[in-house]
Order: sequence, then C-alpha cells, then structure tokens
Amino acid sequence: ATAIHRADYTAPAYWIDTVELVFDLDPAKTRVLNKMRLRRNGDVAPQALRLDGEELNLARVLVNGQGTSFKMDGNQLVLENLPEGHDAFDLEIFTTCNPAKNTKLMGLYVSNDSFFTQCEAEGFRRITYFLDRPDVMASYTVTLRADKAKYPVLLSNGNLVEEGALDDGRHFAKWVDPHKKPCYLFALVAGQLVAREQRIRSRAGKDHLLQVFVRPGDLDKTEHAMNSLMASVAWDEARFGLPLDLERFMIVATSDFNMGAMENKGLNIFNTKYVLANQATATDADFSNIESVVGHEYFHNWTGNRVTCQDWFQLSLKEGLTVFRDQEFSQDLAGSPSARAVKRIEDVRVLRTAQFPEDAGPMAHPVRPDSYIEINNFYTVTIYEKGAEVVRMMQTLVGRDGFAQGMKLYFERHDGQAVTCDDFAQAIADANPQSDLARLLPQFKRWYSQAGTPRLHASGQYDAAARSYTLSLTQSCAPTPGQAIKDPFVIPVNLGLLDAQGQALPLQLAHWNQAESGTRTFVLTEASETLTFVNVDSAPVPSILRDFSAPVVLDYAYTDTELLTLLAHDNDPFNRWEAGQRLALARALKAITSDSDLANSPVLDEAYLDAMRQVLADPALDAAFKELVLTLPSETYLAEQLDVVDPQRIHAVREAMRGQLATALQTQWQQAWEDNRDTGGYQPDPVSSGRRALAGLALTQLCVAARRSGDTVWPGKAFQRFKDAANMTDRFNALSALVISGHELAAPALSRFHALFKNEALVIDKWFSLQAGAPDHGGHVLPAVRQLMNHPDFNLRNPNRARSVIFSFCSANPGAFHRSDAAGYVFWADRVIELDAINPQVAARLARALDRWKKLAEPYRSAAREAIARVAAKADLSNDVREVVTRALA
Ligand code: BAL
Ligand code: ZN
Repeated sequence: ATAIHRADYTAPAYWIDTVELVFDLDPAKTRVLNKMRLRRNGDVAPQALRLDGEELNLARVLVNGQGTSFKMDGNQLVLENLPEGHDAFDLEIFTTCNPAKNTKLMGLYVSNDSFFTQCEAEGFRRITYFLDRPDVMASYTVTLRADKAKYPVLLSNGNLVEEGALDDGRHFAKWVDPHKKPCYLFALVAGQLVAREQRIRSRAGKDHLLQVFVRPGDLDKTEHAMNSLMASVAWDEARFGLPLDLERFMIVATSDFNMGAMENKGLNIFNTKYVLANQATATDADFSNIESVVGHEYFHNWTGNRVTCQDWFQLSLKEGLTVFRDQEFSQDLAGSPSARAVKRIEDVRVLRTAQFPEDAGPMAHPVRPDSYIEINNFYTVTIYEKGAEVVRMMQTLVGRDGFAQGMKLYFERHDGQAVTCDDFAQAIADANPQSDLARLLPQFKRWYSQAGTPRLHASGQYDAAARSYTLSLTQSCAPTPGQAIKDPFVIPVNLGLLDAQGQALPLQLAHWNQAESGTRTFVLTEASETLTFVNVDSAPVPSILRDFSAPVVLDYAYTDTELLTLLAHDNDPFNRWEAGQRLALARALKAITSDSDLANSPVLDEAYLDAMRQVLADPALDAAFKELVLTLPSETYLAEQLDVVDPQRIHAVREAMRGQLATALQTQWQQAWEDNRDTGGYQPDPVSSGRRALAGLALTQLCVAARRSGDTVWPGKAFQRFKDAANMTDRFNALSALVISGHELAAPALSRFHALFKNEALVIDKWFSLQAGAPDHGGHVLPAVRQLMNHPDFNLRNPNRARSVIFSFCSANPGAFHRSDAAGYVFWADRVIELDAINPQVAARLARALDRWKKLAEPYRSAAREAIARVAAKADLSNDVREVVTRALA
C-alpha cells in the first residue's frame, strides 16, 4: 500500500450530477443497478474515468445505453472511450455483492437479518463503482426492493416518494434526497424495525417528522434519544440559526457497527449503544453519551453535510467542529456554571488521557494530516478532540458572538460546497476583522499543520518593593514523526491571580490602563514572553490556563501551599479541580520513581488527605464536582508524565493511593454515601447523576477500606444495594464496588447480573467489560478474559462485544495487560491477527494499544516490541493494521 499525500490533491476529472440506484436486496447476492449522469470537469485535462470498486462482481457497463470497452486497474474500473466534449452522458453499471459475507461492516452488510450501510470514509465503493471521494456531490434517487415479510421497512436518504407491492411477496420503496451529497453520506436500511415518531414545528414554523427506528422490543428504550434529537434541533436553531432542512429526519440503531454513529443525510445510522436507554438498562454515562452523540450526528447536518470536506485530509473540518458543537450543546443543556465545568473537565480528561499520548506516539499527526495510508486510521482523538480544541480556541479569540458571526459567514460562503480547514478558519477570521484571530491567522493555523502537544512553561516572581509580579511564559513542542522543528503556536492563556487567602487580585499589566478582576486572556505568540503585573499588594498565586484555554501541558512549579489555595478558592472550577489533580500527581510520581516499600511508606500525606476531606465535606460544592476531585489521575495519565514507564509500579502506587484515601476518609465517605444514596425517581440530569456518581465512588471506597480492614459490613451493603437498586447506575456502581474491591461477593453478584440481563446485549457488554477491566489481583484478569472469550455470549464478529472484552483488557486495563511474563502482549498479538481477518478497522484500533511501547521499562519494552514485530511479520495484513504496526516499529 502506498501513502496518499495532501499536496497531491487534484480536482476530479468528472462530475457526477445524478445517481439513480436500484437495489434488489438479498443477503447472499444483492443486485445493484447504478445509473449515473456524468460530465467532464472542464478545469481538468481530458483523461480516462477511473471508478473505485471493491469486492464487487461486475455484470454490465453501458454508456448512453450502449455496451462499451473497459478495463480493470487494481480495484479501479477504467473507461477510456467516453464521449468527448463537455456534454453530459449516461453511465449504467450493474453489479452484485454479498452483504451476508461482509464482516468488515463497510459498505452494505447484514446484521440481525436486516440490511445496513456504512459508507464513510470509503464504503460506497463496496456497493457500486463510483468516484468515491467527498468532493463529488450528486443528487440521489434510490429504489429498494426486497421481500416484504422479511424486510417490511425500506429506508434511504431524503423523502419517500413512492412505495408499493411487487410480485412474489416483494415490495419496493423509492426515496429522493433533495440535497446533493458526497457518496459517503449515502445510506440504506431494510429490515424488521419499529419507530418512535415525533412531529415537531421548528422556530421558523416548518413541520418535521422525527423517527427513531429500532428492533421490535427496544421501543421502550428510545425516549431519551428522541428527546435528545428534539433538543438538538432546537439548540442548533437557537445558538447558530441553523434549521433542520429536511421534512423527515431518521435515526436507525444497529448492534453491529464499527463506529459510534454515522451522519448519513437524513438517515443517521447508530450503534445501539448510543440510542437505547432506559433507567433499568442504561447508566447515567450512557444517557449523557446518547445526548452528545445524537447531537453530534444531528449537528453534522450542517457541519459536514451541507458543507463537506474537499478531501479526507480535511476530516477535522467537520469532525473537530462538530465535536466542539456537541460539547457546547451538552454544556448549554447542563445549565449551571458548575455543571458546565464538570462537562469541561470530563472532555479535558479524555483529551489528556487519549489525545496527548497519541500526539506523543508513533501515530502522531497534525489536525490536518499531510499523508495517510488508510484513512480509517485517521478517525482519531487528534482529528476529533484536538480539532475541537482548535475550534474552541478560535471562539476564545473572537468571543462567543464573534464565533457565531463567523459560522454565519462560513455558511454564506460555502453552503453546498466541499471545502478545507483553511476556508473555515478564514471565515471565522474575516467575520471578526479586529480580532486576535484575524491578526494572527497564518500563525494560528499552525495548530492545523503541526503535530505534538506544546508545553507551556510558566514561572513567576513577586517584587514586594515594586508591588509587581512578573510571569514568564515559554512554549516548546517536542518533535513528532516527520516534523523535527516546531514553530511557536498561538496560545490563548486564560489567567487569574489569587492572594494567599484565595481572594481574586485585580489584574493590571504595565501597559493596560485598567485593572480587571476575574479572568483575562493573554495571547502568547512568541517562544517566550514576560508579563509584568503592577499594583499587586501581595505575592500572588497564579491561576493559569483557566477552563483549559489551550490544549497544552502546563509546567509550573506550584508549591503545595499554592495548590491548596487554588483547590480551596479558585473561582475557576477547572483549575480548582486541576489543583487537586496536581497534588495527587506530585505524590504519585514521587512514589512511582522511588523504590519505597508501599506497605510501609504511605504515598499520601495528611495535608493532601485533609484537603480531600474538606472537599468531600464542603456543602457549597456539587456532588459531581466532588466526584471528579476525589478521582485519582488514571494510570494512563500517570504513565504519560514519565519518560520510562513501569506499568506495575504505577498500578501498585495508584492502588495504594486508592486504599489510603478509602481508609483515611472513611467517615466522610460514609457521609457522602448517606447524603447521596437516594436520588428519588430516576432522572438523568446533571445534579442527580452527579449525586449517583459520588455515592458510587463512596460505596467503592467503603468496600476498598473494608477489604483492607477485613470488615464485611460494607460489602454486604453493596451487595444489598446491587440487588435492590432501582436503576442501572446504582446497580452497576454497586456491582463495580464489589469487583473493584475484589470482594468474594463479586462472583455471585456477577452471575446474578448476567441472569437478570441475559437478553440485553448492551448490558451484557457492561458485564464483560467490567470483568476484563477489573483491577488485577495476582494476575487473575488475563485468565478471566480468556474464559470470557469462551463464554457462549462472546462473539468476536460483533464490534461492541469484541471491544467489551478485548479492548477493556488491552487498552483500558494497563495494570492487568502489562504482565512481566509478556502473556498480555501475546494475547494482544493473537487478537489483532484474528480480528484483522474479520474486521480490519476494529483490528487496527486494537493495534493502537501498544502505541507507547517505547516508553516501557524492561522487560515490558522488549516483549512488546516482539509482539508488534510478530504482527508486522504476517504477510497478509490489512492496510489498516499494517500502517499502525509499521509506524509503531519505525
Ligand atoms: N463521521 C463519522 C462518525 C462521526 O464522527 O459522526
Ligand atoms: Zn462526527
């Protein structure tokens, strides 16, 4: 496989104006008749038409109704004898494919006896020969024909214009999409489905039909998805003036899906995980994920579908922007400043534990990559989450209203087009000509072109005599593969100053005429800059990067006293939480890098424990916030702070910290449990879900403390709670408390849980995942995982199930995965190879689990390298896995 380079982009040699597709749906042999109207692109030198196709059987090609010569060049169908000149011509292609055998879940496939499609990025070529690239936008008419009894529901994009009966018990439906679209947004669904329906009238007075299709029996789990969809429609109109542009908007859920969901025009196809929820089967986290994914896919209707990407290098144009929009949506729905901050902290946690490692590893790539081998490998946290941070920084630089103006200009300029990240940034800047963004645009765009996480080094000096405080800021960014030197970024740094008592100090720079209290944004553009604040009455504690105003690592040598002040008083909740994390991090790193005996030298000191006691007992703080502060930095996050990683030491230290926190705060945990255990009738709102989260953490900690002391009361209470719980969140938290604390009651609870939910696939995923992700006690997890793979409910072909067992172990359980006997890595290599033969996209995700192998201490490092090399030595790997392992070994 060869790399594709962004610099090689050329416009298509042909345009496809209309597409008429007729499908005769049959699991083993589906016939696809594709009639297109094409014309040459006059801007490009005359050349053959090269259509992409994959795993298709070609039966017929007609040009203007006549047979024609053609040849195959690899996977491309090449037509050289096409009509000359610029008149449009008809091209008719008849192919068949085998959806039942399609285990890659790209293109047209069968799941639970229904047909689904997934075309992004390059799945449409598995349905018919086509110019499978996002800058070719066509009008689609789609006719579906199938057996009526087996496939009573026939759906495609747009509006249903005709339906009726055919011979032999078959029927048909004809759909016309009123909007032009790239083929990656094509979709069809056929099967036995039922729908929750909702009619809505928009602000603009238009009527729409919203539908959520699921398998019969799941209808009672669709209310939340429908509510989320209605909220999304209302939000996009209110915040950005973007209305729903379709009479009908459909969501369909399938249990076999590579991704979370897909924004096909008017016919979103979702992983069931992000649709189905009721209080008995779904947790608060599920409810919240559904809200944001439903929002995300809906928001793509404008950011992605109305304006799409010129080429796949621009993927973040739609993904970064749409993640930013779904984050803002969730924050706006959350309401209170505290609930907004909780959402922000959760988003930053994802960025720092998943994207920062990616940016520092072998797969590091800019938000707008310059090359790829397999585009499926670039649906990454960098494109999505870092891309969203880049958009967020633009909003910070132009203000919320300025950003809305920029969006307006973007759509005025580009509606109906396939464009680039540059076009987006230009529109936001042009709508705000006086802004820092407009002034600094070329430099700002380094966020698109340079990979790697910048480090922001800050140091402060107070001059009591001059009543001035000097803050020096220096930025740097380590090399990433293919990019040795980085130029300075534009870094918006939100700043505040506190005095020693935690009171906000006015901020006045020497050249600013006015002092301001609260937060000011300083825009760092040079490698190093110094700020001098005047009229500062006492030595300040700086609160830097408030609300995480840029995706950077902040180095500042905070003292404990300073961090305790910030934790207790900062009025920026993000930095308040961050101070607590820094206190824990410093202690963890000290213990990890020493060879102290953890049994005899406690990791946590009284100052830290007391600060945590105060947080837990503080009546002014929300439960959700307390839960975040009391949650220790993850093992993955701890590993990222170290040059050499001993995963077992990290695991042991973190477990020791957890145990200490459990025991030392027992009284407060009990109080937190008592105060929050009963949240009344179930509502998935931020306040009650925060209370359930804190109660859940408290119960786990009480069980952990009990394990240390030998007490059986709390495990008994957890078991009781597990049995009595009125909702899945409380039930699952109680089950987790038993599993995490390693209590013997975990086993009967797990069997009972399985028996209760054996018919609920998504709940059984949780059951698998909890066991594969459990803290390792003496190496028990890997054998348990092997057993789980032999469980009758395990199915490697179902991505959710594969993820629930294999990914939960390899990617989310470092303490169990990184074994000194290398058995975890052997297991990983076997699974990557096994999965690759079934579903390369899922296999390549799993392959990423060893991205950071070079940081590992021996013996892990050599063993990991050997495992990766074993995978790489396999001759018939997919491009997906080959690209990941080749880069890992480079
Ligand atoms: N476009 C792929 C799925 C998503 O990001 O919405
Ligand atoms: Zn998306």
